[in-house]
Amino acid sequence: TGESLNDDLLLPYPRTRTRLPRDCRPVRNGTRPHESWPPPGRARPHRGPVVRRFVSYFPDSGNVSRRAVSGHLTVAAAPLRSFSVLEPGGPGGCAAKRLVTVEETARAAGCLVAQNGGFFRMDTGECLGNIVSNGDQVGSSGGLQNAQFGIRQDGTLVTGYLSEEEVLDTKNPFVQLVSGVVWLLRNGEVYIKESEEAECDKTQETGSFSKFVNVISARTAVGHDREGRLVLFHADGQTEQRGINLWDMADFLKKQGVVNAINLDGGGSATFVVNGTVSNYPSDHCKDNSMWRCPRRISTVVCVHEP
Ligand code: M6P
Repeated sequence: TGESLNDDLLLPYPRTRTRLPRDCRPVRNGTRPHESWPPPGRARPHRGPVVRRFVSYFPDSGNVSRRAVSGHLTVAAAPLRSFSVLEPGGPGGCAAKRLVTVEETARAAGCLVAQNGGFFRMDTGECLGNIVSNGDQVGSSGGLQNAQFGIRQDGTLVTGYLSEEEVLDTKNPFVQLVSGVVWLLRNGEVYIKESEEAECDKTQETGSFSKFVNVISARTAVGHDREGRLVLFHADGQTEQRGINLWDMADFLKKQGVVNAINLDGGGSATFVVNGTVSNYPSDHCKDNSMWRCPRRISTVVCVHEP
């Protein structure tokens, strides 16, 4: 129809298959549901990020029985000063559609801990969603609705949905902003069902929205706890064989006292880097010899650095 054709023209990236009409409509103006966590009242003495590793059992999932999954939980105080969203390979990386390993981006920026960040188009390298990196807006979803996590100039942590107008707010602008797919925890409660109904599912390339949510795989997330500390999560896996689904990840984060969190890119993109060195088991097979696993070249990075 003429209406859907019009809609297509507004989309920043091509639609690959048919959809329900309300899925991926851009929201330019007004307000969308999100949570704002106020910045801490006074500056506490700063300590570096705390990294914990786990090998935990998760329940049955489809035809895969109870399984041990390894990963890391990173907690960082003072996110306004210690957290950045980075473009692939440094500033200009989204415009250039660069795909770079997390190690390379993280080393150049001096990250203590880094993980892959937002979704991207595997074929073109295009950064997807709203991206603000150290005060520069370098990516826009065009008002398309997916879960966001960001920090405003005054340190307010924002999680959830944002209209284009809200993303571009100039009174208390975003200094860091990254887009995921699925708002995992909203104000301490699992928010996956609601996300599945509300979000654009064209930002992920795993398959149907239901498969994307329920399949076991390597996963990553970003969010915050009740002290306003930044929380990074990653779990190792291999799509359909090992790892966790989004329900498992939300439960895990909830038990760790996370209040708001969004799901970032997973599968072969899931990479965890400490002091410039890969510290997880990425699932992508190396191109020259598939017995080995190689970290994927990905797009944006979430980085914890010295304040
Ligand atoms: C491709 C290759 C594999 C990878 C698979 C699944 O076939 O890159 O090495 O394991 O994709 O990737 P993903 O889990 O990201 O969907």
